[in-house]
Amino acid sequence: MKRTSTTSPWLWVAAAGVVAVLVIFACRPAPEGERRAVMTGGAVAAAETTYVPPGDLDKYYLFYSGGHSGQIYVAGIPSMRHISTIPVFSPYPATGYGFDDETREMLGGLAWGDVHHPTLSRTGAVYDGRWLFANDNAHSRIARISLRDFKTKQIIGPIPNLSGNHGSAFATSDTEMLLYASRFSVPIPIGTYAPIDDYATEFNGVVGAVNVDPETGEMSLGFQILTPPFNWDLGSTGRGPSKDWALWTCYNSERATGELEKTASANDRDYAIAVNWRAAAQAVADGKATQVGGVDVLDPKDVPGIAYLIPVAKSPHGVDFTPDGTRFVTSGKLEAITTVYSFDKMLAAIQAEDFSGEEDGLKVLDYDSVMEREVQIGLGPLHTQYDDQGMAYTSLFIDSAIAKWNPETGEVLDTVPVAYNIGHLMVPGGDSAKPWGQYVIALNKLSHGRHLNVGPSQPESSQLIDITGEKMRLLYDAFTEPEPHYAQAIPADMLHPIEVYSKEENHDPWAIWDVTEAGVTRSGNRVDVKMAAVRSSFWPNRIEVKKGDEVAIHITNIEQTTDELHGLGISDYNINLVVDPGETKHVTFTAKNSGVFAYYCTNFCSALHQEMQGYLLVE
Ligand code: K7E
Ligand code: CUA
Repeated sequence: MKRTSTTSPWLWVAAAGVVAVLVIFACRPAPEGERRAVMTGGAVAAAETTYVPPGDLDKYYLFYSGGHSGQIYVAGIPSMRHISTIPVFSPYPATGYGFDDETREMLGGLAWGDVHHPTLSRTGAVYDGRWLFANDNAHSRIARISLRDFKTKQIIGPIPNLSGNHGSAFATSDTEMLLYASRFSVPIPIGTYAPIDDYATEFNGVVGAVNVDPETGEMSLGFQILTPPFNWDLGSTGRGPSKDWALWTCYNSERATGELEKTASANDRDYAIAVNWRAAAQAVADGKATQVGGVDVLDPKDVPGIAYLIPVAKSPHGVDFTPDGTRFVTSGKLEAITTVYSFDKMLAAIQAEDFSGEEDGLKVLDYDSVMEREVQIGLGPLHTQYDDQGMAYTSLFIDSAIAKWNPETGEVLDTVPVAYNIGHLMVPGGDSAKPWGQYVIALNKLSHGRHLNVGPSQPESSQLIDITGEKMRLLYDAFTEPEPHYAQAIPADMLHPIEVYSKEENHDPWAIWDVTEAGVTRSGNRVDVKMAAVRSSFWPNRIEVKKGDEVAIHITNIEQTTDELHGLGISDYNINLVVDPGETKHVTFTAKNSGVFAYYCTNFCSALHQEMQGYLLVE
């Protein structure tokens, strides 16, 4: 979103033909409106609402996407304090992520990813605090983070046949699957060549599923459904009555190539795709899939009933089920309306074969049969979240505002300006069967001087808004690490992270628990070092090898004391490990430079931390 939004709001507006807005947008008096909003509610009251006294915890914790930083950031709500960075798709020296053998292998030689949509695991469509998943738009991967220790445990992908894993990752009600859709269409399997002139017929999109082991969270390849070469965007998984279904919207149903900004807005409507993922999984089990690129792929031409298209306002940017799963909402980015659809009406239209067209074997459901109402909501509606009262909150990109409205009646109840050009918005639990409500956070695409200007690349802004009253109340401007997309938040009391890795759970064959077990063994030109780290020494504190040896260091932090981390940095060898209490890590490298190289503890661990050092001697 950001890349287009920084350059093209003008074009959007022009395309919408709303010249007046252009003028207002260009001359928007800086933060006056927002300041007034705070003052009306009372600056002191707002400050009190966000104040978290020293030593107290925040009420909710926010997991927000770091975009192409490849990371996930954790912040408290309402303080908005950034408390932790979870490295996912990019190396992160602060925790040694991407430097030890295991995480280096997990990153698979890639140095970045593009995280857009963190997804908390759920049970009965309610967050359960077990895992957090994150998509990589760039390399078609999905990662699993354990909320037991806030660490990335698995990265699956690049997923075959999938180009641009943007519409991802969406957990089903009981986290049986993570659903995804391709942003780009390509000839599949990836590696197949076709000229761009054959885009409409030789290129394909896919929607698909990754299976999740209910006990361990281990992800494995599921299935895919072939689609026309549309650009799939954000999706939403059903719940309650709709729990077997998921939807995504698309842009470029025109199958255009080239200047999509113009060519992909030619049609009056684009589509959403409604997928019955349970029926699709059953069809795969019944042997109706073909293997393409190593995945079971279903072609809707051969397997009717697994997916349908629904006309939506043009150039939409996602779809959002209501908490009870009875309705879903999509918006056209170039329109001032958002559309409420009824899940019951969708099922009835399928039953009655109420079709208005077909695209590559996918039946198009009649718009009027499925639509419940169109709501005049404001300009540039993008994403919708819900609160604990069933009210909807929709981000308005062009208006730079959030609208609060009632999805049952279509009544718009309030609008609050944000600064500026909001993308996603987030209510704790706002995409699940149990929204906690209380706050909405605006994740803004631009900030236009909300913070000290640090040069052309201005600090990002997110805003905390109180939604407990009838009117929304802006409370606080916070910094958001770039590049903000979606976020989710969960009550603090649903998180139960561990404090140390117990000896009992460390089954690493190289782990040692006493400094007397430390030592160096050689076999040919392979040198294995069993190392212990404990305040304030490394055992051994010298490693003697020959130039060209393959050296493996297996380091265990033998402490069982909270917060007693040690690091192992080796000068001039680009080695940087961090070991938590009770943890064992490995690094394997070739001693390619002769000389004497110091190693030292990188994490300040004790009064004698500075003394925690040793030498790698390469003869
Ligand atoms: Cu920036 Cu969900 Cu990728 Cu919308 S996304 S704004
Ligand atoms: Cu160990 Cu500093």
